[in-house]
Amino acid sequence: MEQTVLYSAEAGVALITLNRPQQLNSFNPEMHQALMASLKQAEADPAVRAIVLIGAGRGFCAGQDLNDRNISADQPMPDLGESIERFYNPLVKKITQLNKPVIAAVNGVAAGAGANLALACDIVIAAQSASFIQAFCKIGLVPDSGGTWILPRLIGPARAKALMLQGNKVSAEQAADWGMIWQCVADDVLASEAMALGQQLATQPTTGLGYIKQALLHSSTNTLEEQLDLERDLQRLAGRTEDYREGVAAFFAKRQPTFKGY
Ligand code: T3D
Repeated sequence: MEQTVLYSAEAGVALITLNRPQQLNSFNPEMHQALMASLKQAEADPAVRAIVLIGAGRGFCAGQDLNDRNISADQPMPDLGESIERFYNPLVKKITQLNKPVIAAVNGVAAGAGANLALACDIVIAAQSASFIQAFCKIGLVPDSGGTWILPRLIGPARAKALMLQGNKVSAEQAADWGMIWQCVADDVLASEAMALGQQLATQPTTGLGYIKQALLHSSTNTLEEQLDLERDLQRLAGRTEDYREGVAAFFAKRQPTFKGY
């Protein structure tokens, strides 16, 4: 059977590779299930403290596999809402709520849900030859996987709306210039840079990083008052971690801290 997602873990980093290169790693149900299982595996493993998501071959992910949607006129139309509910929404929720940093290493084209999957990750690094396409409008669909929420918050409503109404291709360099992604790097160093970043993050106070993710996730919708309360609650929890104790001790000892992740 086709192994649609590859998983390995080393030096605190889980590497998750979307592995349907002939279809530019577009999603079929098997890949959805395998990706979710890999994310859950990384989440549950205390030795894993950062996750890198990359695509095999020349693409990152081309969104939904349209072979599964090539329906003849005499057949009933599929319920895409069900597909979103069952697969895409849980995926975006899992990545954004996961209490470990998730890095997208965008090695090639990221289109449709593939683009928004990348943008849902915490830090996005893209190869110079990569691109991002809100391809949905080209086939009569609506941007999903959180794109209509995330993209305007990253690049502003004017750019997000124009991209979503036209389906333009955005180069990795342009994406970095606009603040849509963290960094654009040379193609041949993408994987090593992403892994190095993952390894660096894996030495950090993981529980605290999870709280930072939580705070930022809620900041766009909370009122200032709600956000202040949330910061208070999360700071209370962070202040009870071993890593906080170690961070302060290391500061006064003028040495590098050794964080355990809890
Ligand atoms: O359905 C639901 O559950 C609702 C949820 C929807 C979420 C979505 O993601 S909807 C959007 C779906 N995605 C797209 O519309 C993107 C379609 N693909 C493209 O526009 C282009 O392929 C790309 C811009 C991504 C890349 O273009 P290019 O020129 O670099 O490559 P290509 O030649 O078009 O594609 C290479 C091969 O991959 C090709 O197969 P072939 O001819 O070599 O046998 C192409 O058919 C295949 N491929 C690319 N994208 C998909 C795909 N096959 C199936 N599904 C795809 N999405």
